[in-house]
Amino acid sequence: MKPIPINKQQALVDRLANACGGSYSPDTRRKYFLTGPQWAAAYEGQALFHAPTRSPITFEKVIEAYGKIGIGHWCTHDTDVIATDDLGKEGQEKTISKIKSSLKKNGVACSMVTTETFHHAVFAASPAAESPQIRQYASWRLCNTVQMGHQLGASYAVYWPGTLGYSVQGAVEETETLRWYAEGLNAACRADIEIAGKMGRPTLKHCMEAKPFEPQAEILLPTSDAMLGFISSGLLEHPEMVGLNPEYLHELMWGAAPRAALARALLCGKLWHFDINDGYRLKHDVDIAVGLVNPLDWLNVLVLLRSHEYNGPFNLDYKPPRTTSRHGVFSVSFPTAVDRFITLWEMAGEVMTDSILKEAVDALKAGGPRVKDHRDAEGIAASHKELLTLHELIAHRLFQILIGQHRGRIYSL
Ligand code: GCO
Ligand code: MN
Ligand code: MN
Repeated sequence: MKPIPINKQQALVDRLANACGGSYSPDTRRKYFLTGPQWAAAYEGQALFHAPTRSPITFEKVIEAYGKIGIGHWCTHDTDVIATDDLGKEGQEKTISKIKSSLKKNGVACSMVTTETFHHAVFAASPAAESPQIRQYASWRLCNTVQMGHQLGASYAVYWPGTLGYSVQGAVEETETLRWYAEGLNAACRADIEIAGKMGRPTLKHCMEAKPFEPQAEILLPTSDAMLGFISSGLLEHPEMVGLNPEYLHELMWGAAPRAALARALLCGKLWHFDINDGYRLKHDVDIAVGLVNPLDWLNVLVLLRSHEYNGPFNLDYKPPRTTSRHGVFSVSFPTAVDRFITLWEMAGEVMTDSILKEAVDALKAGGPRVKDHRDAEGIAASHKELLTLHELIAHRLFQILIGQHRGRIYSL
Protein backbone atom coordinates (compact mmCIF):
# COMPACT_ATOMS: atom_id res chain seq x y z
CA MET A 1 0.00 0.00 0.00
CA LYS A 2 1.29 3.44 -0.90
CA PRO A 3 1.42 5.99 1.94
CA ILE A 4 -1.30 8.64 1.69
CA PRO A 5 0.27 12.10 1.33
CA ILE A 6 -0.72 14.51 4.10
CA ASN A 7 -2.33 16.93 1.69
CA LYS A 8 -4.56 14.20 0.27
CA GLN A 9 -5.86 12.83 3.59
CA GLN A 10 -8.74 15.26 4.18
CA ALA A 11 -10.01 14.73 0.65
CA LEU A 12 -9.86 10.95 1.12
CA VAL A 13 -11.85 11.10 4.36
CA ASP A 14 -14.41 13.43 2.80
CA ARG A 15 -14.77 11.24 -0.29
CA LEU A 16 -15.33 8.10 1.78
CA ALA A 17 -17.75 9.95 4.08
CA ASN A 18 -19.78 10.97 1.01
CA ALA A 19 -19.55 7.47 -0.39
CA CYS A 20 -21.20 6.18 2.80
CA GLY A 21 -24.41 7.89 1.67
CA GLY A 22 -27.45 8.03 3.91
CA SER A 23 -26.82 11.58 5.06
CA TYR A 24 -29.58 14.15 5.47
CA SER A 25 -29.64 17.73 4.26
CA PRO A 26 -29.00 20.56 6.72
CA ASP A 27 -32.68 21.57 6.33
CA THR A 28 -33.85 18.10 7.27
CA ARG A 29 -31.47 17.98 10.24
CA ARG A 30 -32.83 21.29 11.49
CA LYS A 31 -36.30 19.78 11.88
CA TYR A 32 -35.09 17.80 14.90
CA PHE A 33 -34.49 19.47 18.25
CA LEU A 34 -30.77 18.72 18.18
CA THR A 35 -28.43 20.80 20.28
CA GLY A 36 -24.68 21.02 19.87
CA PRO A 37 -22.55 21.80 22.91
CA GLN A 38 -19.70 24.27 22.63
CA TRP A 39 -17.57 21.95 24.77
CA ALA A 40 -18.15 18.86 22.60
CA ALA A 41 -16.99 20.51 19.38
CA ALA A 42 -14.17 22.35 21.14
CA TYR A 43 -12.90 19.25 22.98
CA GLU A 44 -9.22 18.90 22.18
CA GLY A 45 -8.83 15.25 23.16
CA GLN A 46 -7.15 15.89 26.49
CA ALA A 47 -7.62 13.81 29.65
CA LEU A 48 -5.65 12.64 32.65
CA PHE A 49 -3.52 10.34 30.48
CA HIS A 50 -3.99 12.16 27.20
CA ALA A 51 -2.41 15.23 25.67
CA PRO A 52 -4.64 17.23 23.33
CA THR A 53 -4.73 16.01 19.72
CA ARG A 54 -6.70 18.94 18.31
CA SER A 55 -6.12 22.67 18.34
CA PRO A 56 -8.36 25.15 20.21
CA ILE A 57 -11.37 26.58 18.39
CA THR A 58 -13.52 29.66 19.02
CA PHE A 59 -17.27 29.74 19.60
CA GLU A 60 -17.61 31.70 16.36
CA LYS A 61 -16.20 28.74 14.41
CA VAL A 62 -18.25 26.17 16.33
CA ILE A 63 -21.52 28.06 15.79
CA GLU A 64 -20.71 28.55 12.12
CA ALA A 65 -19.97 24.83 11.68
CA TYR A 66 -23.16 23.79 13.50
CA GLY A 67 -25.14 26.15 11.28
CA LYS A 68 -23.67 24.58 8.14
CA ILE A 69 -24.27 21.01 9.31
CA GLY A 70 -27.87 21.84 10.26
CA ILE A 71 -27.59 21.58 14.05
CA GLY A 72 -30.09 24.27 14.90
CA HIS A 73 -29.19 24.84 18.56
CA TRP A 74 -26.07 25.53 20.57
CA CYS A 75 -25.37 25.32 24.28
CA THR A 76 -22.46 26.21 26.50
CA HIS A 77 -20.91 26.28 29.95
CA ASP A 78 -20.29 29.80 31.22
CA THR A 79 -16.52 29.29 31.14
CA ASP A 80 -16.46 27.61 27.72
CA VAL A 81 -16.87 31.10 26.34
CA ILE A 82 -15.94 33.53 29.14
CA ALA A 83 -12.74 33.36 31.18
CA THR A 84 -13.45 32.79 34.88
CA ASP A 85 -11.93 36.16 35.72
CA ASP A 86 -14.22 37.98 33.27
CA LEU A 87 -17.44 36.52 34.64
CA GLY A 88 -19.85 39.17 35.85
CA LYS A 89 -17.64 41.91 34.42
CA GLU A 90 -17.45 43.92 31.23
CA GLY A 91 -15.76 41.07 29.35
CA GLN A 92 -18.86 38.95 29.87
CA GLU A 93 -21.17 41.49 28.28
CA LYS A 94 -18.86 41.90 25.29
CA THR A 95 -18.76 38.14 24.74
CA ILE A 96 -22.53 37.82 25.09
CA SER A 97 -23.07 40.33 22.34
CA LYS A 98 -20.51 38.58 20.10
CA ILE A 99 -22.27 35.24 20.70
CA LYS A 100 -25.62 36.78 19.85
CA SER A 101 -24.36 38.06 16.52
CA SER A 102 -22.69 34.72 15.69
CA LEU A 103 -25.92 32.88 16.43
CA LYS A 104 -27.94 35.28 14.33
CA LYS A 105 -25.52 35.18 11.43
CA ASN A 106 -25.59 31.39 11.27
CA GLY A 107 -29.27 30.80 12.00
CA VAL A 108 -28.52 28.94 15.24
CA ALA A 109 -30.38 29.46 18.54
CA CYS A 110 -29.03 29.08 22.06
CA SER A 111 -31.03 26.35 23.79
CA MET A 112 -29.25 25.82 27.08
CA VAL A 113 -26.65 27.24 29.42
CA THR A 114 -24.81 25.43 32.19
CA THR A 115 -22.38 26.42 34.91
CA GLU A 116 -18.93 24.91 35.17
CA THR A 117 -18.78 23.94 38.85
CA PHE A 118 -16.12 21.25 38.53
CA HIS A 119 -12.99 22.46 36.70
CA HIS A 120 -11.75 25.53 38.53
CA ALA A 121 -9.76 25.19 41.76
CA VAL A 122 -12.45 27.16 43.61
CA PHE A 123 -14.68 24.07 43.26
CA ALA A 124 -12.09 21.59 44.59
CA ALA A 125 -14.40 20.88 47.54
CA SER A 126 -17.53 21.13 45.33
CA PRO A 127 -19.94 24.04 44.85
CA ALA A 128 -21.56 22.97 48.15
CA ALA A 129 -18.37 23.10 50.21
CA GLU A 130 -18.30 23.76 53.97
CA SER A 131 -17.12 27.33 53.57
CA PRO A 132 -19.99 29.85 53.19
CA GLN A 133 -17.76 31.96 50.98
CA ILE A 134 -17.30 29.19 48.43
CA ARG A 135 -21.03 28.48 48.47
CA GLN A 136 -21.85 32.14 48.02
CA TYR A 137 -19.50 32.22 45.03
CA ALA A 138 -21.11 29.07 43.57
CA SER A 139 -24.63 30.53 43.99
CA TRP A 140 -23.53 33.68 42.27
CA ARG A 141 -22.11 31.65 39.40
CA LEU A 142 -25.41 29.79 38.97
CA CYS A 143 -27.40 33.07 39.03
CA ASN A 144 -24.99 34.63 36.58
CA THR A 145 -25.51 31.70 34.21
CA VAL A 146 -29.29 32.11 34.48
CA GLN A 147 -28.82 35.75 33.51
CA MET A 148 -26.64 34.73 30.54
CA GLY A 149 -29.29 32.20 29.51
CA HIS A 150 -31.98 34.85 29.36
CA GLN A 151 -29.74 37.22 27.43
CA LEU A 152 -28.96 34.51 24.89
CA GLY A 153 -32.56 33.36 24.54
CA ALA A 154 -32.08 29.93 26.17
CA SER A 155 -34.95 27.88 27.62
CA TYR A 156 -32.95 25.40 29.70
CA ALA A 157 -30.26 25.48 32.38
CA VAL A 158 -28.38 22.28 33.19
CA TYR A 159 -26.64 21.32 36.45
CA TRP A 160 -24.10 18.55 36.55
CA PRO A 161 -22.90 18.33 40.16
CA GLY A 162 -19.83 16.32 39.22
CA THR A 163 -17.82 17.29 42.28
CA LEU A 164 -20.64 16.81 44.77
CA GLY A 165 -19.15 13.86 46.59
CA TYR A 166 -15.85 12.68 47.97
CA SER A 167 -12.78 10.64 47.25
CA VAL A 168 -11.74 10.09 50.87
CA GLN A 169 -14.24 9.28 53.56
CA GLY A 170 -15.26 11.11 56.70
CA ALA A 171 -14.88 14.78 55.78
CA VAL A 172 -18.24 15.23 54.03
CA GLU A 173 -21.53 15.07 55.92
CA GLU A 174 -23.98 14.06 53.22
CA THR A 175 -27.23 15.59 54.53
CA GLU A 176 -25.55 18.93 55.18
CA THR A 177 -23.89 18.98 51.76
CA LEU A 178 -27.16 18.20 50.00
CA ARG A 179 -28.90 21.01 51.91
CA TRP A 180 -26.17 23.37 50.82
CA TYR A 181 -26.43 22.18 47.24
CA ALA A 182 -30.18 22.86 47.32
CA GLU A 183 -29.47 26.43 48.45
CA GLY A 184 -27.55 27.03 45.23
CA LEU A 185 -30.42 25.74 43.10
CA ASN A 186 -32.90 27.77 45.15
CA ALA A 187 -30.87 30.92 44.51
CA ALA A 188 -30.79 30.14 40.77
CA CYS A 189 -34.58 29.62 40.64
CA ARG A 190 -35.21 32.84 42.60
CA ALA A 191 -32.90 34.78 40.27
CA ASP A 192 -34.64 33.19 37.30
CA ILE A 193 -38.10 34.29 38.46
CA GLU A 194 -36.84 37.83 38.93
CA ILE A 195 -34.93 38.09 35.64
CA ALA A 196 -37.64 36.34 33.60
CA GLY A 197 -40.21 38.74 35.08
CA LYS A 198 -38.11 41.78 34.17
CA MET A 199 -37.41 40.54 30.65
CA GLY A 200 -40.94 39.30 29.98
CA ARG A 201 -39.66 35.78 29.27
CA PRO A 202 -40.77 32.41 30.66
CA THR A 203 -38.53 31.03 33.39
CA LEU A 204 -35.92 28.48 32.38
CA LYS A 205 -36.31 24.76 32.84
CA HIS A 206 -33.67 23.80 35.39
CA CYS A 207 -32.40 20.29 34.64
CA MET A 208 -30.20 18.19 36.90
CA GLU A 209 -27.77 15.73 35.29
CA ALA A 210 -26.47 12.70 37.19
CA LYS A 211 -23.27 10.71 36.66
CA PRO A 212 -22.55 7.76 38.97
CA PHE A 213 -18.79 8.20 39.36
CA GLU A 214 -15.98 10.36 37.99
CA PRO A 215 -14.61 12.89 38.77
CA GLN A 216 -15.35 12.04 42.43
CA ALA A 217 -15.04 8.45 43.60
CA GLU A 218 -18.34 8.68 45.46
CA ILE A 219 -21.10 10.97 44.26
CA LEU A 220 -23.96 12.18 46.45
CA LEU A 221 -26.54 12.28 43.65
CA PRO A 222 -25.23 9.48 41.41
CA THR A 223 -28.30 8.64 39.34
CA SER A 224 -31.36 10.26 37.82
CA ASP A 225 -33.44 8.39 40.38
CA ALA A 226 -31.42 9.91 43.24
CA MET A 227 -32.08 13.31 41.69
CA LEU A 228 -35.83 12.64 41.49
CA GLY A 229 -35.69 11.93 45.23
CA PHE A 230 -33.73 15.14 45.79
CA ILE A 231 -36.21 17.21 43.75
CA SER A 232 -39.10 15.96 45.86
CA SER A 233 -37.20 15.99 49.17
CA GLY A 234 -38.65 19.30 50.35
CA LEU A 235 -35.24 21.02 50.13
CA LEU A 236 -36.14 22.88 46.93
CA GLU A 237 -38.19 26.07 47.08
CA HIS A 238 -39.41 25.53 43.51
CA PRO A 239 -39.44 21.80 42.74
CA GLU A 240 -41.81 22.55 39.85
CA MET A 241 -38.98 24.47 38.13
CA VAL A 242 -36.49 21.62 38.45
CA GLY A 243 -36.40 18.48 36.30
CA LEU A 244 -33.85 16.16 34.76
CA ASN A 245 -31.28 16.06 32.01
CA PRO A 246 -30.42 12.36 32.02
CA GLU A 247 -27.41 11.31 29.96
CA TYR A 248 -27.70 7.96 28.18
CA LEU A 249 -24.19 6.82 29.08
CA HIS A 250 -24.36 8.02 32.68
CA GLU A 251 -27.25 5.67 33.37
CA LEU A 252 -25.55 2.83 31.50
CA MET A 253 -22.33 3.42 33.46
CA TRP A 254 -23.85 2.29 36.76
CA GLY A 255 -25.36 -0.77 35.14
CA ALA A 256 -28.88 0.57 34.66
CA ALA A 257 -31.12 0.08 31.66
CA PRO A 258 -31.15 3.66 30.32
CA ARG A 259 -34.61 3.13 28.88
CA ALA A 260 -35.99 2.17 32.30
CA ALA A 261 -34.32 5.21 33.91
CA LEU A 262 -35.93 7.42 31.26
CA ALA A 263 -39.29 5.74 31.85
CA ARG A 264 -39.12 6.58 35.56
CA ALA A 265 -38.32 10.21 34.73
CA LEU A 266 -41.23 10.29 32.26
CA LEU A 267 -43.63 8.96 34.89
CA CYS A 268 -42.56 11.79 37.23
CA GLY A 269 -43.06 14.37 34.45
CA LYS A 270 -39.38 15.34 34.80
CA LEU A 271 -37.80 14.25 31.52
CA TRP A 272 -37.03 17.70 30.16
CA HIS A 273 -33.64 17.45 28.44
CA PHE A 274 -31.59 14.49 27.24
CA ASP A 275 -27.84 14.12 26.64
CA ILE A 276 -27.35 11.64 23.83
CA ASN A 277 -24.24 9.53 23.44
CA ASP A 278 -23.08 5.94 23.85
CA GLY A 279 -20.54 3.83 25.70
CA TYR A 280 -20.11 0.78 27.88
CA ARG A 281 -21.49 -0.50 31.18
CA LEU A 282 -19.34 -0.06 34.30
CA LYS A 283 -16.57 1.78 32.47
CA HIS A 284 -15.60 5.42 32.68
CA ASP A 285 -17.31 8.25 30.88
CA VAL A 286 -16.12 7.61 27.32
CA ASP A 287 -18.83 9.77 25.73
CA ILE A 288 -18.88 7.95 22.38
CA ALA A 289 -21.27 9.29 19.75
CA VAL A 290 -24.86 8.05 19.66
CA GLY A 291 -25.52 4.61 18.23
CA LEU A 292 -21.92 3.45 17.81
CA VAL A 293 -22.02 0.94 20.67
CA ASN A 294 -25.63 0.06 21.46
CA PRO A 295 -27.76 0.79 18.38
CA LEU A 296 -30.48 -1.72 19.30
CA ASP A 297 -30.83 -0.25 22.77
CA TRP A 298 -30.89 3.22 21.26
CA LEU A 299 -33.68 2.20 18.90
CA ASN A 300 -35.67 1.03 21.90
CA VAL A 301 -34.96 4.22 23.82
CA LEU A 302 -36.28 6.30 20.94
CA VAL A 303 -39.40 4.14 20.64
CA LEU A 304 -40.12 4.95 24.29
CA LEU A 305 -39.52 8.67 23.82
CA ARG A 306 -41.53 8.88 20.62
CA SER A 307 -44.44 6.99 22.09
CA HIS A 308 -44.50 9.41 25.04
CA GLU A 309 -44.16 12.44 22.77
CA TYR A 310 -40.95 13.66 24.38
CA ASN A 311 -40.35 17.05 22.78
CA GLY A 312 -37.27 18.34 24.61
CA PRO A 313 -33.76 18.74 23.23
CA PHE A 314 -31.47 15.92 22.16
CA ASN A 315 -28.11 17.22 23.22
CA LEU A 316 -25.10 15.81 21.37
CA ASP A 317 -22.99 15.50 24.52
CA TYR A 318 -20.22 13.27 23.28
CA LYS A 319 -16.52 13.62 22.73
CA PRO A 320 -15.22 13.19 19.20
CA PRO A 321 -12.46 10.55 19.55
CA ARG A 322 -8.86 11.68 19.88
CA THR A 323 -8.17 10.03 16.53
CA THR A 324 -10.52 12.43 14.75
CA SER A 325 -8.87 15.60 13.43
CA ARG A 326 -10.22 19.12 13.83
CA HIS A 327 -11.43 18.89 10.21
CA GLY A 328 -12.95 15.48 10.95
CA VAL A 329 -14.94 16.85 13.91
CA PHE A 330 -17.12 18.81 11.51
CA SER A 331 -16.84 16.67 8.37
CA VAL A 332 -17.38 13.27 10.00
CA SER A 333 -18.05 13.35 13.74
CA PHE A 334 -21.01 15.72 14.04
CA PRO A 335 -22.80 15.06 10.72
CA THR A 336 -22.63 11.28 11.16
CA ALA A 337 -23.81 11.47 14.78
CA VAL A 338 -26.77 13.60 13.71
CA ASP A 339 -27.57 11.30 10.80
CA ARG A 340 -27.47 8.16 12.97
CA PHE A 341 -29.80 9.86 15.43
CA ILE A 342 -32.26 10.82 12.68
CA THR A 343 -32.12 7.33 11.19
CA LEU A 344 -32.78 5.72 14.58
CA TRP A 345 -35.58 8.20 15.28
CA GLU A 346 -37.30 7.43 11.98
CA MET A 347 -36.73 3.73 12.51
CA ALA A 348 -38.46 4.11 15.90
CA GLY A 349 -41.44 5.41 13.92
CA GLU A 350 -41.36 2.23 11.82
CA VAL A 351 -41.29 0.12 14.99
CA MET A 352 -44.40 1.90 16.21
CA THR A 353 -46.35 1.18 13.03
CA ASP A 354 -44.99 -2.30 12.22
CA SER A 355 -47.96 -4.60 11.76
CA ILE A 356 -46.18 -7.69 13.13
CA LEU A 357 -45.11 -5.90 16.29
CA LYS A 358 -48.54 -4.39 16.71
CA GLU A 359 -50.32 -7.71 16.40
CA ALA A 360 -47.86 -9.38 18.78
CA VAL A 361 -48.17 -6.65 21.42
CA ASP A 362 -51.96 -6.57 21.15
CA ALA A 363 -52.12 -10.36 21.46
CA LEU A 364 -49.97 -10.28 24.60
CA LYS A 365 -52.28 -7.67 26.08
CA ALA A 366 -55.37 -9.68 25.17
CA GLY A 367 -53.85 -12.71 26.93
CA GLY A 368 -55.01 -16.34 26.72
CA PRO A 369 -58.49 -17.75 27.37
CA ARG A 370 -59.89 -16.83 30.77
CA VAL A 371 -59.43 -19.57 33.40
CA LYS A 372 -62.46 -20.03 35.62
CA ASP A 373 -60.70 -20.27 38.95
CA HIS A 374 -58.52 -17.15 39.55
CA ARG A 375 -56.41 -19.21 42.04
CA ASP A 376 -55.45 -21.77 39.35
CA ALA A 377 -51.75 -20.99 38.67
CA GLU A 378 -51.24 -24.08 36.48
CA GLY A 379 -54.32 -23.31 34.41
CA ILE A 380 -53.37 -19.63 33.93
CA ALA A 381 -49.81 -20.59 32.91
CA ALA A 382 -51.15 -23.15 30.40
CA SER A 383 -53.54 -20.57 28.98
CA HIS A 384 -50.56 -18.30 28.08
CA LYS A 385 -47.86 -20.84 27.34
CA GLU A 386 -47.70 -20.46 23.56
CA LEU A 387 -48.54 -16.77 23.50
CA LEU A 388 -45.50 -15.73 25.58
CA THR A 389 -43.11 -16.92 22.84
CA LEU A 390 -44.03 -13.60 21.24
CA HIS A 391 -41.59 -11.82 23.60
CA GLU A 392 -38.66 -13.36 21.77
CA LEU A 393 -40.28 -12.81 18.40
CA ILE A 394 -40.66 -9.11 19.22
CA ALA A 395 -36.92 -8.87 19.98
CA HIS A 396 -36.14 -10.61 16.66
CA ARG A 397 -38.42 -8.22 14.77
CA LEU A 398 -36.66 -5.22 16.34
CA PHE A 399 -33.33 -6.63 15.17
CA GLN A 400 -34.78 -7.04 11.67
CA ILE A 401 -35.99 -3.46 11.64
CA LEU A 402 -32.59 -2.27 12.88
CA ILE A 403 -30.75 -3.96 10.04
CA GLY A 404 -33.40 -3.34 7.38
CA GLN A 405 -34.57 -6.95 6.93
CA HIS A 406 -38.19 -5.86 7.19
CA ARG A 407 -37.56 -3.97 3.95
CA GLY A 408 -36.15 -7.01 2.22
CA ARG A 409 -32.45 -6.91 3.03
CA ILE A 410 -31.64 -10.60 2.78
CA TYR A 411 -28.64 -12.69 1.78
CA SER A 412 -29.17 -15.37 -0.86
CA LEU A 413 -26.58 -18.00 -0.12
C1 GCO B 1 -19.74 14.86 31.29
C2 GCO B 1 -21.00 15.63 31.56
C3 GCO B 1 -20.94 17.00 31.02
C4 GCO B 1 -22.22 17.73 31.30
C5 GCO B 1 -22.02 19.18 31.12
C6 GCO B 1 -23.29 19.96 31.31
O1 GCO B 1 -19.89 13.75 30.88
O2 GCO B 1 -18.66 15.38 31.50
O3 GCO B 1 -22.03 14.94 30.93
O4 GCO B 1 -20.67 16.97 29.66
O5 GCO B 1 -23.24 17.29 30.46
O6 GCO B 1 -21.06 19.59 32.03
O7 GCO B 1 -23.42 20.38 32.58
MN1 MN C 1 -23.76 15.24 29.83
MN1 MN D 1 -20.81 11.71 29.91
